[in-house]
Amino acid sequence: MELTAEQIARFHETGYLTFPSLFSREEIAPVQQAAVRSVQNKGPNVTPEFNTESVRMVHGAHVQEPAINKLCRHPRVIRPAEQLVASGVYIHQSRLNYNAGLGSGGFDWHQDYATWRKVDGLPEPRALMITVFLDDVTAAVGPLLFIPGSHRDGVIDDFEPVRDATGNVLMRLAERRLIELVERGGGVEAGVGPAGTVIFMHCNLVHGSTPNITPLRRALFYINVNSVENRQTAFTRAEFHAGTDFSAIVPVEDNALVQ
Ligand SMILES: O=C(O)CCC(=O)C(=O)O
Repeated sequence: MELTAEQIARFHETGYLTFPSLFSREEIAPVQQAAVRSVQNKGPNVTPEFNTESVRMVHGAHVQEPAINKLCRHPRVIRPAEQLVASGVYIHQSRLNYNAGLGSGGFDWHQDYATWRKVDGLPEPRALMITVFLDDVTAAVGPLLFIPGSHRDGVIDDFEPVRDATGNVLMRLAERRLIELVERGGGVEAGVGPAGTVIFMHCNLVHGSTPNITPLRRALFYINVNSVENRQTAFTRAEFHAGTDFSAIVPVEDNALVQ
């Protein structure tokens, strides 16, 4: 898949691009099954929810599960990513936000690059979050929320680090800055759509979510890629938080997920 000049310009203007049903249900099915397996492993890369028994996040599942690995090297996500950062890309981090329901999930407002710059020393914001919907996402299930255009301010140096049980760090944005961004006209968008939908997000796009109090799972898989010209310069975290295979991803065949 190749992005048009208009789509690339829109990405730089708004900080995101959404492709409903970029993957079919048939293609997503093996990834869903792999996601279910990966939450059953009890390794250090698995983060529990704060208030429930279920799993909140799994980092690095692409190393453990072949179907997830193929998704992360799929040309429908990798080719556009290369166009958006103008170089080859590698996986800085993958994370499954499993969000099983009944009170799971919920993330304070933040920018991912704030962490990747401070903790991993990524020199430039030449990284993307590629969000793949593993379930149907409606307004009811605590969708990903984001503020269009908020990436254009760069890193907003007004946040407080919040560290979870496995050492993942989220830089919580100060409320006054959130209010400014929304009042300035960015508004708030919700990432909704069928399973297989993909959102390409600039790493400085301010985003968050509310808890999912329904019994419906809302699993999202994030392929967080970085330009091969923008390697990390600090090496304090586990491989599953900040990957050190800096070779450019070679995409698989387009039909790889249904073979
Ligand atoms: O999946 C969500 O609800 C938001 C996740 C998020 O903001 C993050 O993992 O950085």
